Parts: sequence; C-alpha cells; structure tokens
Amino acid sequence: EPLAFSNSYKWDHNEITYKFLDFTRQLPESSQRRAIQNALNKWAEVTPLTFRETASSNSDILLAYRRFDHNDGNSFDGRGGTLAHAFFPGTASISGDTHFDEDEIWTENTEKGTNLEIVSAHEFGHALGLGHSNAFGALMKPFYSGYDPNYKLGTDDIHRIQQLY
Ligand code: TQI
Ligand code: CA
Ligand code: ZN
Ligand code: ZN
Repeated sequence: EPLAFSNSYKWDHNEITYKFLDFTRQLPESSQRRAIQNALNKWAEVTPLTFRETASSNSDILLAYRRFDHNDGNSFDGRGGTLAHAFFPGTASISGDTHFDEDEIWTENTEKGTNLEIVSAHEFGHALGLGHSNAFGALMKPFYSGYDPNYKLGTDDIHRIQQLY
C-alpha cells in the first residue's frame, strides 16, 4: 500500500484502536502517551471517532519508532528530512500504522527538536484518510512550521475529516 494521496480510504468503524509497539528512550513513556492522546483528541473532537489503546497487534494504528530501512518500502533518512509517516486506512495489516523516525530529536513543550504531538496529529490525519492541503492554517499542510503550543486543526482539516466521518 503506497504512502500516496487518496481520499477514498477510510475506516469502516468509529472506534479506532491503537497500540504502542515501542517507545523512544528520548522522552518518558507518560509524555509519549500524553502526546499521542492529545493528538488523537484533536480528531475525536470534530468527528464521531473514538480512540482506545489496546494490547492487541490487530489494533488499527500500530505506533513505532524506526530508523532507516524498516521493511515497509518507506525508509527513514537519519536526522532531518522525513520525520514520520503514516499509512492510509484500509484492510492491509499496515493500514493506519504510524512510524516515527527514531533519529529525530523528539520533544515536548519546547521549541527545540521536533514536537511529537504536532507531528503525531498530522500523521493521524493521514492514518484517518486525509492527504495534504494547502489551505491556510491547515494542520495537513505539506510543511512543518515548527512548535506552536496552541496548534489546532484548521477549518479545512475539520471540513475534510467531517466529509469522511
Ligand atoms: N512525513 C511526510 C508527511 O507526513 C510523509 C509523507 C509524504 C506522507 N506524503 C505523504 C505520509 C502522504 C502520508 C501521506 O507529510 S514528514 C510534516 C509537515 C512530515 C511532514 O516527516 O515529511 C509533518 C511529518 F507537514 F509539516 F511537513 C509531519 Cl507535520
Ligand atoms: Ca529523518
Ligand atoms: Zn515505516
Ligand atoms: Zn503529511
């Protein structure tokens, strides 16, 4: 399944499950759980979707830190460049899975490094079925504008996700 734009893929259920396959040693586990929950909440607030952490490898969204080639056809590239990627919804086992480049400096509450929550919120847009948008203020814009403690979904993100769910 390609990491390519599509607006025809969506989950056929509203209770989306996720599982942490691993954690980075760069941040406390509690920070990572909080970042992921906050990022998922952005989407839950504007859709009928709910998100539940499970222990099952059949979870819709498997979260993992990986580096360089990790056997999904989309290699990471060391520090900088690609920060993370996510697979669109579907029936393949990799659908929805979201990977973070372990070679980035993952941070919380600071301008330094790469903010885990904001990148996660963007990746979950993909994992729920959204491609990129050039609309002003869109979280799904194709470039990272840095740390913003008050980041939020743009009206275009909200409109597009509500068309799907
Ligand atoms: N990762 C790209 C991204 O998520 C990977 C990618 C490119 C992709 N095209 C895709 C994933 C289509 C799914 C579907 O956009 S990234 C940003 C942003 C990245 C980029 O590391 O370049 C953010 C990760 F948009 F800001 F540039 C997070 Cl927020
Ligand atoms: Ca990288
Ligand atoms: Zn990957
Ligand atoms: Zn993207």
